[in-house]
Formats: sequence, structure tokens, C-alpha cells
Amino acid sequence: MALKETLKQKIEEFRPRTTRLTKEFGKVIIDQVTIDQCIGGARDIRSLVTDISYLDPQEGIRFRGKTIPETFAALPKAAGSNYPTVESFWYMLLTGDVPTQAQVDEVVAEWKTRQNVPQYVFDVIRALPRDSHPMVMLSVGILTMQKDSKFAGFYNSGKFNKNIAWEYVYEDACDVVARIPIIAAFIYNLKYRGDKQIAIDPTLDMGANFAHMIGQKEEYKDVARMYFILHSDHESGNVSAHTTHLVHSALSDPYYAYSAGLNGLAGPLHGLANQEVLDWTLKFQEKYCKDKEPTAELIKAALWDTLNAGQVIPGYGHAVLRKTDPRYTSQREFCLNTPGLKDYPLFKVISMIFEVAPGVLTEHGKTKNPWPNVDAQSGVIQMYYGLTEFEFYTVLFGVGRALGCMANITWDRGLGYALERPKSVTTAMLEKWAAEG
Ligand code: NMX
Ligand code: MLT
Repeated sequence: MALKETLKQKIEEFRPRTTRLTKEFGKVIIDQVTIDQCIGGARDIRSLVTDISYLDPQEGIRFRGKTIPETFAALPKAAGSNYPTVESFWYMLLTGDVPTQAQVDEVVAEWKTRQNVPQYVFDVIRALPRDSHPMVMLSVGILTMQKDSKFAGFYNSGKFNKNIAWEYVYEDACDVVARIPIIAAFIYNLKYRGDKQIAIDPTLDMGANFAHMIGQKEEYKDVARMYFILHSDHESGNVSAHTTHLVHSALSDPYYAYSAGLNGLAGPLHGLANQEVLDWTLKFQEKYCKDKEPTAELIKAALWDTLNAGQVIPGYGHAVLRKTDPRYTSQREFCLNTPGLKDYPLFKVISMIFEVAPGVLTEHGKTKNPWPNVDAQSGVIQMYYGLTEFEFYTVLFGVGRALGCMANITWDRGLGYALERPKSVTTAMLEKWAAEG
């Protein structure tokens, strides 16, 4: 059965569960809210639902119930590779099922029919100042396609019907995930390769084609597949997924929604941290290691300098995780298993930071989680393969994150989730409740 048909069956089977929960158990209390949470970024409040992925503070992410190693082991692999295609992962994120090779082939073929980015997108990106951040270019590129949104077209057709609205979100979602790597490659070539563009290779899967389109070598195909899968989803509360969900809850179409999500991903406390990690590490080498090898002592001093300047250590800490991020571990293992990368000097520095930073952050005493997150380990791999323009790293994150965000809003519409509109209170109200105990 084709992916959309399978999804239709899944959504229709699932709907009674959501309806029953709201109708029969709507008043069951699942959380309480403290003043701390109200002022402190709604941390830990259970108020979102998703079945695409779940983040356990100790264990880390599970995609559709599977840990990262289980995910990589379960999915059919790309031809000649140890890694699955992004397309097979997309099938699993949407349906919860591990696809057969034939089902993967169908998605790969379908994305090829969707990946032709309209020329006006390239024209608009080209018209931006060339020194715009690549995340601006990506966000604008996605937003520019809004005029052709199938969901918006359906909404404006006068035949809008809540029960089938998800099908139009799905159509836009598939277009977004198929096109976003093409737009990202265009931005990369425009900004960093003197606008030398490379045409799509229609024989390649998504990750491999991205590698091809940015002029990368063969080995980078697996890097792209791994990177996009690892960065895809981190349950619903993170800034990019939550923003996408929030904007789409107003029935703004997937282009409006994901462009907004990307704007959130571009923040230094979120996806931009991968760029900041490289910036921090290279500045550290420049300042402390001009004529000497990096040592744990030098790293410790640099970390304290950053903390004493009132700045955060990029790539460390997390709003939910309380252990090393398994996405960090997975990428670290990739480095350790890749001859050349294992002995790459920058990887040695990143590994040394991993040995030292948790202790320094614990002594500093502020962060609830002194362990590294995904961003502490992703940039070094890109640097090793010659993708040295680290302001581009958040774009890579954005290509991967499209998978999770698009899968989530497809299900949001499938299950008819409501407009998101939490209630605000005033400071005087908080003070009154505080006085009342
Ligand atoms: N370095 C220094 N201080 C930190 C760090 C860090 N890496 N992480 C948290 N803190 C501080 C934080 O600023 C806060 O200080 P204050 O009370 O003065 O405001 C205090 O510790 C408590 O924060 P937490 O409750 O531990 O963390 P929170 O949930 O608020 O924030 C992050 C989570 C991820 C925003 C935070 O850990 C951080 O800023 N990390 C560095 C940036 C980063 O790596 N972001 C990427 C996250 C992953 N991603 O890809 O999105
Ligand atoms: C993410 O992948 O979105 C980040 O780890 C941030 C988060 O989960 O809050």
C-alpha cells in the first residue's frame, strides 16, 4: 500500500483514541503549574501531545518507540551503505512502521517527482543581500513557496473539510521535505562556492543527492543521511517543533509554519548552538594554542573565561535531558569508527572538552544538566569533510528538522488538534497567589 494510503488508514484508526480521551477523560489532571514554570519558560509542563517521538530525560530520544541504535538497525539501508535512507526514516516517522525495501523505493521515487523547486524561490533567495545568514535564506526560501500551498488552496476552495484537511497538509509536507535539501544546497553553492550550482542527480536518494549537490565526496553521503535522521525530531516542546505546531494550529499552511519554526531554530540557545560550538572551539585554539597543544588545563581555563564573562558553554546543557545526549554519542561513535576522523585534531579537542566541561559546569553550579547535547559533536564531522563554513550548520539542522515538524503537523491535522492558545496572567495575580500560599 502506498504511504499516503497507509497513513490514511492509521489516522482513521487512531482518531477514536483522541476523541475518547477528550470526551470521556477530558477533566483528568495530568500536571500542575508552578510560578517558577510560568515565569521560567513553561519547563516540564505536560501540555503537548505527539506520538512521533518521545524524549526521556535519562535515556534520550526514541523515534516511534525506537532508540537511535534501534532505529538505524531496523530500517532498510541505502544501497552500499550501513545507514538507512532519509526516505525510509520518513516512512517510519509518519506511520510508526518499518518500511519494506519496496515501500522505501516508492518514497524515493515520489520525492523525485516533488523536488523541483520553482525558479522564483531561487530568484528570491538570490535577491537577498549575499551576506544574509543562510538561515534567513532558508526561511525565506520555504516561505516563498507558500503561494502554491495545497493546504491553503484547499482552505480557500470553499470545500474545506476538517476530516480530510490532513491530506493537503501531507501534500505540502512531502513537498517541503523533498525540496528543502535542494534549497539548502542552492544556498550553500550561492554563498560559499561562487554560485557554482550542481544539478540534481535523479538516481540518488535524498541524503546522497544532497552530498552530490554541494560537491561532496562519496563518504559524505552517509554523513548527510545520519545527520538528517539524528536532527529530525525531539518531541514537541523544543522551539522549532513547538513553533511549527503553534503556527499551524491557526491553520496557517506548512510553509508559513515551518518558515516560523526555522526562525526559532536560528536562535543560539537552540539550533545555532552547533555554529557557536565551532566558533568557540576555533577561538579557543587561536587564543590558547597558538604555539602549544591543547590540554585539559587550557580547556578548563577557557571554559571558566566564558562562564565568568556571563556566557553559556555552547553545546552543553539541555531543557529536558539530564544525561549525555544519545545524538552526541551516536555522532561520537561515527567519529571513533571513521579512520582519519578518529585522529582528527579538532575531534581530539572536542573529546577533551567532553572530558572537562561537565566537571566545570557542575562546579559552576547553575545548569541542571552539565552534559553535552547534539550540537557539541555535529560540527566537527562537517569540518572534517571540508564543510568549513560553520554558519551553514544550522541550515543542515533545519533540513533534518523538517522531517519531524512536517510529520507532526500532518498528524496534528489528522487528529484535529485545536488552535493553541494558553492563558496568560499578570504579575500582580502571581503575587496575590504567592501571598495566599
Ligand atoms: N553554560 C553555562 N550556563 C548554562 C548552560 C551552559 N551550557 N546551560 C545552562 N546554563 C545556565 C542557564 O543559563 C541558567 O542560568 P540563569 O539561572 O542565570 O538563567 C541556569 O544554568 C539554569 O538553566 P537550565 O535550567 O539548566 O537550562 P535551560 O533549560 O534554561 O536551558 C539550554 C537549556 C540548552 C538553553 C541551556 O543549557 C544552554 O543555554 N546551553 C547552551 C546552548 C546550547 O547548547 N543550546 C543547544 C540546545 C540543543 N539544541 O540543539 O537546541
Ligand atoms: C532539539 O533537538 O530540539 C534540541 O535538543 C532542543 C530541545 O529538545 O529542547
